[in-house]
Amino acid sequence: RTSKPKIVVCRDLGPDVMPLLTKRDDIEPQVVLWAEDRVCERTWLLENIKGAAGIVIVFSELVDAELLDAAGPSLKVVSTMSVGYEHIRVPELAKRNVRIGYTPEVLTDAVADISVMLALMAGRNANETMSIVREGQHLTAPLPHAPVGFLGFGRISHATLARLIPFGVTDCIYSSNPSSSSSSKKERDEALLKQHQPQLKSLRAVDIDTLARESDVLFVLAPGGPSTRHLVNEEFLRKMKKHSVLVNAGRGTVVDSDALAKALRERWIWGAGVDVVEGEPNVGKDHPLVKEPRCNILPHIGSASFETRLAMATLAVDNCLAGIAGQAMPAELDVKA
Ligand code: 8YV
Repeated sequence: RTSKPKIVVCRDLGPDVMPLLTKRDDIEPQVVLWAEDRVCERTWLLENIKGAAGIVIVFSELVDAELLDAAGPSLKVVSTMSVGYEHIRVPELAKRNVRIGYTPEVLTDAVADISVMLALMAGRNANETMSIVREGQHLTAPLPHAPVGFLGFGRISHATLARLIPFGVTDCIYSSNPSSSSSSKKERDEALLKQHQPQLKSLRAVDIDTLARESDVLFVLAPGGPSTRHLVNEEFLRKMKKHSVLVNAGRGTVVDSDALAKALRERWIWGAGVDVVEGEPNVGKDHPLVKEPRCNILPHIGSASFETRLAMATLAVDNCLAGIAGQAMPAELDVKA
């Protein structure tokens, strides 16, 4: 048996999954849990990560050189309960031979569902009209229509598009960064697309300028990080149609919050639906998007269905234990990709 490797867990994974950390015969871990019902504190993590072999985190835990140095050479695996890894400084881990586990696939459907929900909410101005109803009044609003656009065109965009076809969507444009994709990812994306193409009148890859000008409903489902930061900025938003709707269920940093708030306030666009915002999880009442009635805003719950979170947590534990045992992980991030 490995000698009691320490595993730091930054979110309570629940009664079904926590016991899985100790299920393997070959590993008898010492589990250190941040059990509070709020985001794990950085100071706690820096203290507790010392000597850890693995950590299980979510999108809100920044994994940088400071944290890795605090862990020391014992650290073998960082297992994130997310498909996105904007919060992980990948080259720092590669330098130290720390492996990364993540949770693709299992949350695709849940995030696609919430993307459609946000589009419908924004299209019908749900947030503002709900508060009007609560004030004792009724009104109706028009609904924008196709074509739909995607900024980022991976798994979650494809699953979102598949859900929109039964709504009558026939035209789709997208802009993505194919150079950042590995060849296996490209093959998978092409196979997925072939499934939907016959049901569409047109499907076009466009530049970002065309995407802004032509989308009626624009889904931002791109990964975060420096290459996508503020792709949706004031210049982009000013090009969008007056009746268009913007949905962001990818990463908050892709959309400039101040610019989007201004676009909503000054009616450059009709509405927005966002599950992710810049600065999260520290989003207070003064966040520019929290204050906009035309912004249908959710607290990053795209993957938060019971079954999806169960699948994510289970996969994160499996990744972590496999990493500690030096075995193949069910879902390991290819750090060279
Ligand atoms: C969160 C996500 O990580 O998968 C992602 O990239 O952003 C989400 O699933 C999850 O909500 C945990 O907080």
